[in-house]
Amino acid sequence: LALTASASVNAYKQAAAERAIAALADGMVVGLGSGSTAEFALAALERRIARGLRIVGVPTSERIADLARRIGVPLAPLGMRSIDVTIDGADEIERGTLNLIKGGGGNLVREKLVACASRRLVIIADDRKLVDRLGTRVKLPVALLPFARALALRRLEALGIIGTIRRSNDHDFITDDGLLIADCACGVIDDPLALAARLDAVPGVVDCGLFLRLASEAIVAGAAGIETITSASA
Ligand code: A5P
Repeated sequence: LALTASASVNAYKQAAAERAIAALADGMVVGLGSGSTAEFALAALERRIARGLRIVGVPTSERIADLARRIGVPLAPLGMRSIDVTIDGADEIERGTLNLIKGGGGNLVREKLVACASRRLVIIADDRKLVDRLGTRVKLPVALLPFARALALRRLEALGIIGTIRRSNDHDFITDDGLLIADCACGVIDDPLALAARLDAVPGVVDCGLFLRLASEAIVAGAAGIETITSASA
């Protein structure tokens, strides 16, 4: 049963990814998100490139940059070209606002920078990611400078937020930018703007996984088909 469930989740991720890639046009500059759904998008992009599509990519992680190079996508560093659209996954998508939690894969800092520099941010996901309020499914990832680890965790605790440093293979997980990730138990997030401001003010916090008013559109696939949800505000 578990296998069947994950096979269908992968099929939904792939369907959403293909829908987003189908909308790309020749000559676009495209932000390339990170994570398993974004990797389905890269596979769909490879098929379109084989049929002649030409785009320039702006990667959000070293891993996605490597994969993109392997399929022949020319890459531009952030800031050199204006980005038409970024296609990326998310860990939670709030219905109505399209506010997001990201960073499950640890790439939230680069993902937010690329998203902020893009005219449009299109989120691709399976429908387990849709929530009525942020904080329902996952903890909130917060990127920390390693030097400030103990201080930042104490200051977070003083705000009532318990952060756990993410581990990977018996080591602290380290991001492409040399940062730690604290997965923070915030509970259901009533006021994400206020929380983001509080987190930004914590010494040693580089960024958090709240992506607010950034997504223009979410393409969400599930048993009922593919739904495109647009945001009025982005
Ligand atoms: C990467 O750091 C994340 O922000 C991903 O976008 C997010 O975790 C979604 O990943 P999946 O597509 O693998 O679920």
